[in-house]
Amino acid sequence: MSLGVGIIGTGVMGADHARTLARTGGGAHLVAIADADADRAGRVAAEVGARRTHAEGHALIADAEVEAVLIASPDHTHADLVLACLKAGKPVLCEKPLASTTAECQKILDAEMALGRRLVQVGFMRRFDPAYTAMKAALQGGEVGAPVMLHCLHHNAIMPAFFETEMLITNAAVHEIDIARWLLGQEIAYATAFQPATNAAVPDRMLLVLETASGVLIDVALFLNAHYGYDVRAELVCERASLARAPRDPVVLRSAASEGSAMATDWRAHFEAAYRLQLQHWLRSIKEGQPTGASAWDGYATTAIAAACVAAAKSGQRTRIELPPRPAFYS
Ligand code: ISE
Repeated sequence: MSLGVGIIGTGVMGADHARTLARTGGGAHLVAIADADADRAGRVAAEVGARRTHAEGHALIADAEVEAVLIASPDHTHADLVLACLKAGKPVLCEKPLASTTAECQKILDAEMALGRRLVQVGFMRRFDPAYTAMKAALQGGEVGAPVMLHCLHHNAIMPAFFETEMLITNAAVHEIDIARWLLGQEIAYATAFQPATNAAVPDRMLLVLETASGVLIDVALFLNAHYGYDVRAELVCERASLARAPRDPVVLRSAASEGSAMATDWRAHFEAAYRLQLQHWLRSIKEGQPTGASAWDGYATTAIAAACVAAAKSGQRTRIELPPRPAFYS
């Protein structure tokens, strides 16, 4: 039986998720698209074959034919819409972040635990990226030894126009925060932020140094106006080996006394497999009743750690991160 899906938000990510679902199916079909921009919602719905549109997210969530919801609306709307999905008992894949504050995340945790079943998945899609999953498998295999350091580079070609101060961390670096927690299976205990000089009105560059409770170091070099391309790298240095993500394009072009490989210009192309696999695993998890991907607790932890990174950037101090114990419901 095909699952009826509704998508809230037809910006860059919402429209892309709609196209991916329409292209790959996965035992689901698009029932409705919601956006305040009626013309854009109508165009996306027509393009992907959705049956109807709604002017806002709550109407889509209330739509009887919508059995599962994908939230890709602006960050500040996520918490309210996720809570509405929980109240309606509908599984939800929410683009990161789960919510803008830990207080809002806590309301979602409380609501999901009161419901007694996992319905929330947070859109940290790198957990489905073949390179990161291979790195995690190699680490878990034990041959490479214990992790020592994780080097991360996160460059955007052009910083998204909607970026405001702090979003360098809360919108971009959250991916490294989540993937580090997932890869290492450890919580992050300290954050230090180094802000290179910039004339940009909104900070577009930063070096974060995170430390896990066991002393693994994670450095994250962020630069969102790199211009040359969209470039995300990771190298996990372990006691007996190092594991690094390979260049995205497997072909190295050698010509005119130079060599190189093609790069993506933004995250949708660079992480195409991750977004597609995330969607397919989400749909399968709904059918099988087996949660997958980042939980609401992961969303809470990442929002809390990002807030500590923002505080560290403001203070210039190494900042301790105190997370409450993970609820047993999320173990
Ligand atoms: C965007 O939302 C993403 O998820 C990308 O992975 C990140 O590189 C970009 O900076 C974010 O705005």
